[in-house]
Amino acid sequence: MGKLNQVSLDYLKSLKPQAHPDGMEMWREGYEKGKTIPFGKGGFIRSQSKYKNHAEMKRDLMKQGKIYWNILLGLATLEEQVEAEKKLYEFSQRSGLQIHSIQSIPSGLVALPPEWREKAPATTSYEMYTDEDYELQQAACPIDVSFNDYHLSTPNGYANTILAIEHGSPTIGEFCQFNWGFFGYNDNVERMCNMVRALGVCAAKSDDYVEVKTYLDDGYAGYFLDCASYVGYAMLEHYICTKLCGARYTIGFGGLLSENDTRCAVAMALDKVLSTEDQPVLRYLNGSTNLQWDHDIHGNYGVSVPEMLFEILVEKKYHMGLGINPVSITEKLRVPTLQELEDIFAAGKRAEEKADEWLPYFNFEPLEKMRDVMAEEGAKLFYNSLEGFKEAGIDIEDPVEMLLVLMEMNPIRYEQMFHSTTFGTASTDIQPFYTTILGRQTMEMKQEILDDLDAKNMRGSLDGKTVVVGSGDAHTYGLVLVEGILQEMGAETVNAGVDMDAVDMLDLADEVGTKFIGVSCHNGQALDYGRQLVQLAKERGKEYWFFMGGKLNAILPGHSEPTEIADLLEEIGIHASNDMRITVDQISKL
Ligand code: B12
Repeated sequence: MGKLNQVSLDYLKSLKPQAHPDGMEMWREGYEKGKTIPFGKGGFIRSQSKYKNHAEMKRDLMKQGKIYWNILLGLATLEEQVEAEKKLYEFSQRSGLQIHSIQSIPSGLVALPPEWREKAPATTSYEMYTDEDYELQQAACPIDVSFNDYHLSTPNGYANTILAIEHGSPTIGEFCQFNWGFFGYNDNVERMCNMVRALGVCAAKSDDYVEVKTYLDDGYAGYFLDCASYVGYAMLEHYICTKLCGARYTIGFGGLLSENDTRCAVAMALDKVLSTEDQPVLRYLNGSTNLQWDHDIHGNYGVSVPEMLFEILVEKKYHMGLGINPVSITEKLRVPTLQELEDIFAAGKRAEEKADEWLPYFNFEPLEKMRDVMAEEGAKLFYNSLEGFKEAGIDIEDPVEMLLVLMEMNPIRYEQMFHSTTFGTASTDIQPFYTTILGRQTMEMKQEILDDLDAKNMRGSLDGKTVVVGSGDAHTYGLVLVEGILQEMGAETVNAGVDMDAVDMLDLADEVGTKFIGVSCHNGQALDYGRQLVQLAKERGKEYWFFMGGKLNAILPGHSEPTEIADLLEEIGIHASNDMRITVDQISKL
């Protein structure tokens, strides 16, 4: 007698891939390759003789109860990036505030094999492809640079992982990005084979302490309702990375969790279920962003600094190796400038100076209770999912098969299916132990807009209209909100999902026979995307009504910071406004 209900079982069975190369064969190929390549030295490691590798330095900080500080840096060009690294180092020398790691945030184009890059829309960060590009960043200053975003799990992930290791990246990531779509590329089998080869390369460098890294909120966890599910899902990634593929595994997370207690309890639970003496699992907690204001931005310090202080106290108490990645007070507006990064980093570091004064007054007991519930419930989610996969005939010993299934699976359904409060039942209505905040906030924003539309008697104004909506990238909450509003106003919506290319949006609209196409874009690609929509419409000789929203900005030629481009979209005939009242009003009149 199986445990899953029939609907879930049928869904899981439908995800089992038809055919794919043997996962362990792919792993072996990568492992053999890994033995032939050198592990380079990062900027810090090459500048001193005390530590053999980055992990040793991090562990030393952990023992001393000191915080490991990481900074994300993704400027518009490689030259600016290298220059900024130098300036960050100068700043740390001048202020005496040591930065332990810089994490490179390059353009999403880095994820693609060369032949796909030209057609893909440009994004807000710099490009890097060659040995020289990697070396320039690592040689810029005595701080180690980690190459994580758009490496390990992307279409070009195998080649990128090798480059990153040869150039001394202490961590290789991001594991969780395996389910992101990348423009025009859809050979999932080849992509997951490459990811497993890349994991093999990392496993071969285990003795050098090369660690695979994930950033949970970028993947499945970014869709969850329960913080405890973060823990269970991380156990699943750890199972694939370490148990099946023999590679070290570390975790960053937190951008989407903005309550101090749940943030820290998740970290403590992850440490409890996954850390070993040889491999502490935590890397850093990322500053939360969803409580930030986009006006009077200095007020954001009032939220960010206590958040960091809380984490510093927890790390001082438990010595888990929990680092901090401070997030600029301008996060809600755009990618931060160097000065903005230095400011928030200095604020966090200075809070660390005061932590010992606070420590005796802090009661950790409630956090320990939360940790224990999250560890227990997380483990249930993990074991339920392995059991469910097995029942559906999925080969849980094959990393390629596991990744292909997870790539196709809807993360929302993953949580609904395996959460302890719904597992084995037909219900999808999970009862979170500790609710995530973004889902809750989105619902509140939606209610506010609805109240406003109701006050103007707009309900029913879209009756009989069909609207196709989709996201041009991986951001989903805006899409969920927009779809919900349109439905409440009477429209029939067809949700194309995430990572949609412009051509797919038009195809879908043609298929369902509508001219209304709405796209949510956040990655700075809105202008390119809009131009593609208009061009494709012209080629088809058809009239559509396009509307876009989200983060409508782009790096324009000759600029190094993003510019708002809603007016440029309007000029080419795309309705571009985040104000849903205007959008609903306009559609209702067409
Ligand atoms: C949540 C989030 C994520 C999550 C997404 C999880 C998920 N399931 O959606 C994760 C962690 C995965 C993520 C990843 C990335 N993110 Co992000 N993310 C955010 C964050 C914190 C909140 C966005 C959100 O969901 N808000 C809640 C929703 C309800 O609000 P909203 O989307 O703004 O929607 C409102 C309007 O915009 C409008 N709207 C939205 N869509 C549409 C569509 C139409 C048609 C209309 C009419 C209106 C409309 O309706 C809403 C109500 O007004 C923002 C920062 C922030 N605080 O805004 C960054 C942000 C959007 N992300 C950003 C970036 C750069 C990224 C990454 C590229 C970073 C990286 N390298 O890791 C990746 C890209 C992933 C990918 N492949 O696309 C940048 C964009 C920079 C820019 N353009 O200037 C931001 C602004 C952060 C920053 N300051 O750097 N992100």
